[in-house]
Amino acid sequence: MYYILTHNDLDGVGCGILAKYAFGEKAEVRYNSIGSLNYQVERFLEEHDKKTYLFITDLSVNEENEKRLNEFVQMGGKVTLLDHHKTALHLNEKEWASVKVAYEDGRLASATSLFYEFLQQNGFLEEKASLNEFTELVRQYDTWEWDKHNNKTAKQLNDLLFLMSIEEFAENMTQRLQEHDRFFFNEFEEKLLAVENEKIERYIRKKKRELVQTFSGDNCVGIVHAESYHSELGNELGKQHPHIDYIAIVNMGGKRMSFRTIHDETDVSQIANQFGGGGHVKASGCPLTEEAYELFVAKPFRMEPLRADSEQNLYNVKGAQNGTLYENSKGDYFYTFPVDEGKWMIEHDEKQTEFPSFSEAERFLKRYHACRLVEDERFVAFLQQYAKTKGLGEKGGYNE
Ligand SMILES: [Mn+2]
Repeated sequence: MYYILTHNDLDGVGCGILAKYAFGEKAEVRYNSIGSLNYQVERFLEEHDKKTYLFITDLSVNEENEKRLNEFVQMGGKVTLLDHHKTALHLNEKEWASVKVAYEDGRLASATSLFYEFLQQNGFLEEKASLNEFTELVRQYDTWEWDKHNNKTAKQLNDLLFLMSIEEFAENMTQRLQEHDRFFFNEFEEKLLAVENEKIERYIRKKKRELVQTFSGDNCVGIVHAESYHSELGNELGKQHPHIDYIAIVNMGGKRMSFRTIHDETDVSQIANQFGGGGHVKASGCPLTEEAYELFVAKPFRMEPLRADSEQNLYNVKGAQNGTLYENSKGDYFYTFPVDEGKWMIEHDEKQTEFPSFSEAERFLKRYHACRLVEDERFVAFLQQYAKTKGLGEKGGYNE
């Protein structure tokens, strides 16, 4: 018998599918949240002996279970733990664990890709085009590489998982991989995915109007409440507001939080760690502790959501030679304009501050004043007023 304890996300489910493909009826697969794994490992050790081979994929065990698994292995039990989370790297000391975050060529690893290689190397299954394609879709989705390569199929595979139960999805996919040489979605799935795609877009449009911005330590954080589509939402909001270091997504009902970042210099696994969670550099999660509640829910409760930049402008555009006009939530203006050598000045309240570039000036305005780009009409009115107060003549140039 083979017993597989794996994560309940696409990467974890991918491992379950490969196990069913390789071992068929001899495999028992359990899908777990991060929180429930350690309990399941304990139960396994109570109920099974060394005749059952235990796989733990896409998840890692706590210290007590580390010890218990050591004993189990010493007594002749078979265990293989495969993971790709940075937070599990210390487990590499164990002969029964292999944790790899990235391949030598720089591609990021996923549990499904590691398990696929393991199963081949140990003669449990043979390479096949459909398996290669499926594994690569899961890997790209889990590592977010799909976004860079614009691989929509990877994203759709994950959408499909959440449109049905894990068991139904796993059964369909295992069968498809067995019966076909290439991987594909059937007609019904294609239709489901098209409807789902529209639904996600509507949801994200709505959530964009609810984003609140604040600081946590030195980090500028965007906070939004959402129960679903955390990855899509984190990515969209991150791209729309590149001045924000990371996006925190609060799920009040589930008492959990997710963190997402699009920036290489921010590590959200560390942020999650502070609140007893973990995960990847660019995507992580934690329980909504009292401390996290204070910081991400109670404190920002009275804040106004960020307003988006005016989009249809012809004159008040970013980095324009006539300057660019921003406002904060109170409607106070911040005017930024080019000065010598590519430098930009911000003028506010008759005070001027110089920045090395337009993007630095904008970043400052957005981070520390939560500014937005104002509409053309008000920009034109502002410039007329500005010209008058600065003594600019009708024909242009200064009146001496
Ligand atoms: Mn994973």
